Amino acid sequence: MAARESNGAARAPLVASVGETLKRQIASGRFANVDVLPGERELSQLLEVSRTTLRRAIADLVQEGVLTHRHGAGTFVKRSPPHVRQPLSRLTSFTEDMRLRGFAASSRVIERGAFLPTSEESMMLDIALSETVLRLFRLRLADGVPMAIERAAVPMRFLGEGEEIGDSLYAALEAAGCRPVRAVQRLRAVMVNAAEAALLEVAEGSPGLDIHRIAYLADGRRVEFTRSIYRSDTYDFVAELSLPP
Ligand code: 16G
Repeated sequence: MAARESNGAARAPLVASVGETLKRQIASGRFANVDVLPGERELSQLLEVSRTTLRRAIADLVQEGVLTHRHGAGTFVKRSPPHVRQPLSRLTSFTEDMRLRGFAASSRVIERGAFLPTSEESMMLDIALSETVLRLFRLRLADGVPMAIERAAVPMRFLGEGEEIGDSLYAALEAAGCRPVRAVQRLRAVMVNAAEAALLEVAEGSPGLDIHRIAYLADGRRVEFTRSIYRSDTYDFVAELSLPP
């Protein structure tokens, strides 16, 4: 159904009615397979409204959390995020976890390269300040929905010569014979800052989980130090407890 354009006082109800039309179309699955909304020109023609009215209706729906803007990529239908119950006792990778649950894992690489470690990285990895590390700063997504931000540091010597690191850091470590077998993880509640919120597509100040992981090889050497911010609305971390012996 098209919401027809009129002028003056009718503008606010018109914006609301365009918003309702868009919501109905989203609910009926019209954009479900594509996720990204058609461009402004096409959509304004489809709905028979001006681009100004459409822009206002879209801004309202972004505010309501029905749509989301991704810088340089367009306006997307905001899907309800996948929910994950993650046992705290198993040492798995993000890619494996998502695959097991039937979600498509993907990553947006924000920074990647060989660097000298920061003093925190050198301490956490128990390496000299002169030893090169691979630093991998990624946004991790499940079915295209941002789930976590991860900043991993791995001493270069654990990654095979010229080894291509694809989507999975653990797969690359496994290929180099250096898959971690044990990890110590610390979880802490935080409020996400503006930059984290923009990446995770949540409001600034939303609760998040700040997780530090140090992972070890079988011989006790430290292979990974990763700092992550997980969205708290997508993850339940579950630990099994037993009586002390
Ligand atoms: C998980 C780990 C992270 C590890 C990553 C490897 C937590 C809190 N973090 O996200 O430390 O680097 O898996 O995933 O579980 P990948 O093999 O898919 O790159």
